[in-house]
Amino acid sequence: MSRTIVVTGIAGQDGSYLTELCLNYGFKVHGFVRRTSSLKRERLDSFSQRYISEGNLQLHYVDLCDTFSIHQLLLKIQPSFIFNLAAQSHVGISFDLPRETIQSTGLGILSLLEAVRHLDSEVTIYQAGSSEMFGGMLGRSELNESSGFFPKSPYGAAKVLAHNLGILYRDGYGMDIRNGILFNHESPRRGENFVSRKITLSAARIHYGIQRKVALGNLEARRDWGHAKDYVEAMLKIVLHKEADDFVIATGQMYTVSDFAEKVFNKLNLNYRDYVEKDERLFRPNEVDDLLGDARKAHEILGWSSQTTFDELIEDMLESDLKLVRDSI
Ligand code: G4F
Repeated sequence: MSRTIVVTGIAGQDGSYLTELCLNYGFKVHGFVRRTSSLKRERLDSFSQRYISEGNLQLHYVDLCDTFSIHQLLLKIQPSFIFNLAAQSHVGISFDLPRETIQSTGLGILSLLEAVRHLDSEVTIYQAGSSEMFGGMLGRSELNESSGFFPKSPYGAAKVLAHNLGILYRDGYGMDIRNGILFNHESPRRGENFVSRKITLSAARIHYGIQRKVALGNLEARRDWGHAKDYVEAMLKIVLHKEADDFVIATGQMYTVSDFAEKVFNKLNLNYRDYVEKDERLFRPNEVDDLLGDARKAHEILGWSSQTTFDELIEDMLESDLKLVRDSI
């Protein structure tokens, strides 16, 4: 087994944390990136230069629709593991860009599966599944690997498609495909248009007097929020496990969006009700009201459990955003 991995979506929150983790464990990492006009990849910039110059990290421009080019590249790289993290990952935006979301989030894995199917070597593929696939609790108790999928967004439907393609290739061709079904996971590297980061960044700006209010949509939505650093550890455990299997990764605790905002503003001695405005335009056409996961299988089989509490997650994100805003003034 080579200690070489491929990460699609390496420039995202999860891709950057997973890459750091794997480099620390001595893996060589090949990141697949989309071509953009900017060469800046902020989440990678803090650690990547050293590893690039040592030859342990390499970035490649890849079109995830191009099976032939991916096959040729994999022949050269000879990875043991591929983590498919590339996606249009914003649920709200998927209603505006349904086709693009199905293409990138749903069908991206197909080229990888076909490219790997025609390789001679054994490669394990990790598919990044999402709790959005469940479509909410719908009267059920904590969601686990046996709970059915009832997606409520183009994003959720695309993730179900990718998940099912993985299972199809596992059952049909005996390929080593593993699905992680991850509940919400946040961090200081979270994109600014996800609700957790939108709140911590806005609160930091409000604290320094450069923003007055923050507009939010559904404040009653409940989510099971963990720390992305803990969740990439689960991804690595899933691929290193001796057999191909699927795992739910979650904290088992659920809070509302307003709980999140209240805690953030409380830490700044502010009352969130004075700063949060409800904006109906930020509601989605089809809301997933609540998501709560049961990660007992990951705990029992992989020895994984979430290490960061809800309060610690908020503390980490808020501190980082306070520094970011302070440094920019
Ligand atoms: O932060 P969110 O946009 O995350 P969402 O939709 O739960 O999706 C995230 O978690 C999934 C795992 O279940 C991932 F697969 C997915 O890629 C992504 O990482 O929204 C969380 C909740 C929603 O109910 C949303 O309606 O917050 C509500 N919300 C309220 N106001 C808002 C806002 N969400 C956003 N993004 N922006 C708002 O202003």
